[in-house]
Amino acid sequence: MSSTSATWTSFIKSIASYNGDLSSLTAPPFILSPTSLVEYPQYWSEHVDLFLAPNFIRQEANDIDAVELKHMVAVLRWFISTLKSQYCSRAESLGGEKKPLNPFLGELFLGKWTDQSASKQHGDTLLVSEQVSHHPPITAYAIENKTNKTVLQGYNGVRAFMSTTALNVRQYGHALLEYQNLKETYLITLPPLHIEGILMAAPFVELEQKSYIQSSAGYVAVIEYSGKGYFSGKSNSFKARIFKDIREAQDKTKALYTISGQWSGVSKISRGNTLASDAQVFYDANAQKAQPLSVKPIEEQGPLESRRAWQKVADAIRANDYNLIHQEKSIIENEQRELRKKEQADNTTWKQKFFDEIDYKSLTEDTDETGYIKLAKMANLSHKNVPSGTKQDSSKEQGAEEASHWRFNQEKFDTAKLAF
Ligand code: HCR
Repeated sequence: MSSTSATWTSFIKSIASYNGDLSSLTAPPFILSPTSLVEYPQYWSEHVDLFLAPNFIRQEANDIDAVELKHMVAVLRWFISTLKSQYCSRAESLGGEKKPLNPFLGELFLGKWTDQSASKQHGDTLLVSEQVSHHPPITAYAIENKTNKTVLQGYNGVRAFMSTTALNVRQYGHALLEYQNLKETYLITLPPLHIEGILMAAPFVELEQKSYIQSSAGYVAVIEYSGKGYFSGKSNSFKARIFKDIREAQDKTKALYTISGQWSGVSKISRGNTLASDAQVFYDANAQKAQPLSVKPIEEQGPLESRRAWQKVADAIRANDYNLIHQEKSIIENEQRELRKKEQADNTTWKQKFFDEIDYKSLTEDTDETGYIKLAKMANLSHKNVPSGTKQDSSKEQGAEEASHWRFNQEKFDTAKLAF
């Protein structure tokens, strides 16, 4: 047995009974990614044109559909376009899923997508991502396009448990997408997933079960995921249905649209509950090039900015230098320990820069400015501390504790006048 496969075998043994927040999972160096998890929110907007598309949809005289339904179809297309970057990009670029760097409290990732539209109607789109909690690890983010008054904000954390062959991951959190000019907001839940191929040392992500997109106009999209074999015999398959509202969603035959295919490949759309033989292409993930965001050169970044803070660790990972990885990681971890000790001694706590933790116990539908409570109710989704997408009537939500949620503080962000 080579030393690599011996290390992998002992890693598998160590995660066999794993059940936790993943930050404590010690993976062998060759499975480490040089990228911090705080960078992942960039995957939400690598197709900026689709992100902004609803702003440019108009009601036409001969339209069968209400404009809000056309918006929902466009939001769903954008959402499907994010999945390849979110869940396949490491497997594609690094030859397999990797364990991202575990962000430290206060770590920041900033970047922007410059307007590349022919019409120049897009304007720039900014990303701010911040590690708002270390235990449990939570990343909050906002993606803002001021020209089109479009903001996506959200946060996520993960918990994982090992089954016989796969690492099962449950996401906590959600995203809220607001088109201020259209006066529409969308609540987006995050799908459960599992990591397959661990036993073969070739990990890859499969999405499973369902996620939801609830529009403030009532329309709801229910997206079901499956791996090889279930819907189409292909990996990364999904079937999404759009309904007039959550009540209609109880009956699949009431679907206004059905979209089916691979989120990492081609999907098609038809009206109604089944995909017609002449269904139109909905999205082709391989035909649409992702637009990477631009990030300031490392020398110009601040000390809390991810690529600058992790630079030496990332270089050591790229160089496969196991001792150096350990050495450089320990420097960051010790600094963090010292900071926490000092805060304790001074009786202070870390102040997040751009996000606030909001206690939802004290909010009602009327006082919640984001519209989250209303949207969760419309979709019959729990707003407690349960995996994203948990239904209100599910057994998991009974007895679950109330959750606080992380929200973007626009004022703090504007006042900071960051240079991107
Ligand atoms: C589970 C995961 C860390 C979390 C990553 C999340 C859920 C983070 C939020 C993004 O919006 C979407 C996303 C995509 C990733 O697929 C998911 C990661 C996949 C693997 C990684 C584990 C911590 C790695 C475990 C180590 C493996 C390779 C054995």
